[in-house]
Amino acid sequence: MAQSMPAALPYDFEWGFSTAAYQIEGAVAEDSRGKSIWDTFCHLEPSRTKGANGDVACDHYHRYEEDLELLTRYGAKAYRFSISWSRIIPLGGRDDPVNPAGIDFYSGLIDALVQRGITPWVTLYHWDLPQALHDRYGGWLDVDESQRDFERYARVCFERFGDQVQDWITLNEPWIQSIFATNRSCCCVKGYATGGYAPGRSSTNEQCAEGNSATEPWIVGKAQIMSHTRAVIAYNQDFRQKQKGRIGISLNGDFYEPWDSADDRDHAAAERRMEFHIGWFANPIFLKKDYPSCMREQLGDRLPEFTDADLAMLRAAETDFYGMNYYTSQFARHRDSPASETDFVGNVEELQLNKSDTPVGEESGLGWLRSCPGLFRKHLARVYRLYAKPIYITENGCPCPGEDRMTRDEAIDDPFRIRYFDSHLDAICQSMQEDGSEIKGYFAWALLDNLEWSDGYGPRFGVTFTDFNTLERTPKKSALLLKNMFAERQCTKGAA
Ligand code: PNW
Repeated sequence: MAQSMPAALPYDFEWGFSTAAYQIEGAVAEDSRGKSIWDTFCHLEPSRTKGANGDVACDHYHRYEEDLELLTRYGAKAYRFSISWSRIIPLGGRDDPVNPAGIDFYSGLIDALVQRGITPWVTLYHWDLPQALHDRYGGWLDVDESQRDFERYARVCFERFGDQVQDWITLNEPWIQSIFATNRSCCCVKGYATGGYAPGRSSTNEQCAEGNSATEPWIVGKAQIMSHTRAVIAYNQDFRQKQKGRIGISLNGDFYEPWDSADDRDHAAAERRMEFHIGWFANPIFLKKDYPSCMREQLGDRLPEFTDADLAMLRAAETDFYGMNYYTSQFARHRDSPASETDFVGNVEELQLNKSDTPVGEESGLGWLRSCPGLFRKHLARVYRLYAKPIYITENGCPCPGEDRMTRDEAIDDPFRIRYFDSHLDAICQSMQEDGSEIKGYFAWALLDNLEWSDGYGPRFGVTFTDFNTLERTPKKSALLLKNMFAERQCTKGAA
């Protein structure tokens, strides 16, 4: 707890809760919304999402007033949500029509937030690419087409919502979009490397008929880097002066410690793993230069080049902040054998126990997620040192151990989550006070239990319990406590 320390967070520290369109909205066929790659992916047979889909999800589309009432009750100052591209432009492309009903829905949501005094934080893309763009040219696999279509979509959002929205996030976790869709289970990596996420392309996952995990993640990654870049340039050229907002990107990435702290090769492995996770996007976007050299060395010409024109665009795009999605940390152990063609982690083994069998952190309700607040502090310091931009934590949270099997009354008592938040907020304060990091905001993931992508409706990340039969919402204890956790760490206006 932070009582002994002077208030660490400035009075204008932004905090609130986070969600994403496909995970909560439902109403997938209403008001002329076009399909996204997640609609298609969730309806594949046999199911790749544990039988779950976002057809109804939390029905937020119809119940958003109720959800904003929760935000007010919880004392949130800000709310991060994402816009469904195919509600705004059902076919997605730059020459395709804008859907007035989609504009109306988000205008209504934004107005309602502003009336409540809650600052809207808008993510333009949280993995739900319009299916029509995937069908037309392969979506993110076409670097040139996709960045032009994304720019147009971003411009429509700036134009229509920018009078009330000053905080923009272009893309959520391009790493997951690239890898999980192609390999394991995240977006660059989950969508095109492991095939675990939409569009579900992979050459290493036997459930996938199409894909090339050796090349596609890296192409999709470049398409997203250039899309972000174009949106930032468009904002800076045509909207910033009038709208006076800020624009950033949310990158995920764990912190890695060496598996054997006495082995230099494991130190190098840990650093390399983080370069493959974060540097992949952060080098071009924040340092305006090529991918990390360890990626070039391992991937050779499978990693797309930046042309002179691309580099000029990277240099022209000034991104205001680093959005950090942080959940957990791991140990990295070097491998002696050469990297396989489909490796996307920098040829390291990822482990939750180190050489002396010490766990990296306490187990949560999900296998990949252990609570590691001490390493979160190191992560914040590393990211700030390398990229030197103000950091907003745009996601942080966990399911409690056993929560997926609990009744509502059991689940709303969530001491594990309370400790997780409390210890991670301490890490933020220490990083600011002792390490000099500039951290300006925090969003807990998530406002509601929701569709956890390929894990379906099992893992519950919400601070609000959602009954997926009745859609009734019930606040968990953590939801009501966060306000106090911030109050006790935050200065009052005029104090500092
Ligand atoms: C993030 N992993 O994704 C997303 O931005 C959210 O939409 C999601 O609900 C949340 O984290 C919780 O998972 C991740 O397997 C998904 O390492 C999976 C992983 C990491 C992040």
